[in-house]
Amino acid sequence: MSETIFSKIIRKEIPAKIVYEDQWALAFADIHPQAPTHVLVIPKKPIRSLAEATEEDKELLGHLQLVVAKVAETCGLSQGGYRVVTNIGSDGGQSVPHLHYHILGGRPLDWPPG
Ligand code: DGP
Repeated sequence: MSETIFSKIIRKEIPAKIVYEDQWALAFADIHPQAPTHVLVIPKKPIRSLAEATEEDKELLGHLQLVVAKVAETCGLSQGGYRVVTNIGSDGGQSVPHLHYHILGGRPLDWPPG
């Protein structure tokens, strides 16, 4: 897979406000926040999107979801609630082709999204 900006963030070649890291995952503040709290959770493995994950990634995907919940709690979102979004492809509004989960919270969020 070709490099994305997220590969550089994983390697710490460009700065990011990292809020969680382990062997498989990284979470950092989105550079263009759409809510008072807007964090991205990504696998260190460069999967382009959820649509391109395979059976081999089953355990990793489970881990990422648990990281999402843990990070949301750490960010103080558990009580008020929050939204988790992963955009896929151009109609989905995906701009960075490296799987990522947006965690959005800190205000009431509209539904449906645009
Ligand atoms: P998406 O549109 O779903 O592919 O979301 C990509 C998100 O990535 C978007 O909300 C902005 C964020 N982003 C893009 N480049 C950078 C960067 O260099 N640093 C950080 N922290 N976030 C970035």
